[in-house]
Amino acid sequence: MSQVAIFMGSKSDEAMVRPCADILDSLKISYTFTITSAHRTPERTARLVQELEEAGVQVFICAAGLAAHLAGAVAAKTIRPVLGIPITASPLGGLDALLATVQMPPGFPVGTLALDKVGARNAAWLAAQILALQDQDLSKRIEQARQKMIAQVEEDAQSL
Ligand code: RP5
Repeated sequence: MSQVAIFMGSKSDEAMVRPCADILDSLKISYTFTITSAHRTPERTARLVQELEEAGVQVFICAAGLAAHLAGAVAAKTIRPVLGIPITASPLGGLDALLATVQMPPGFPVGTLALDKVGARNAAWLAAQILALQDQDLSKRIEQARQKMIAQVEEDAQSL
């Protein structure tokens, strides 16, 4: 049973989105990772949301570039939290995807993260924090991971 679903609009997004899956792996969070498009496979997208929500998915993570309607299309179909990762895929440097992801109508929010790999990583961390509301063991794993990150900064500072 997947706790999280990661959708990306194209295979071309994978390099930017893979870090999201890697962090979920490190936190022992189960997930489904697949390609589906708001415009090219709208019926597949709607079907996946229904099937995965019925199967127990708690958080949807959606990555897309250009018009980047994927997160919004998913948010239209579920009241589970939807986290959006805008992907840089045009000469506009990701601004197109950022605005398309964040500017949702009232009542249908998409929690929008930063562009590309940074956003992919933080989508995983935020999804983990949402799940951790009901999972003490996961909370501990997140705290331990944070302590490692803090220690690394302090170690790096000492090494300058
Ligand atoms: C979006 O269009 C995808 O998420 C991707 O970022 C962009 C380009 O898609 P491809 O032409 O590479 O399939 O839907």
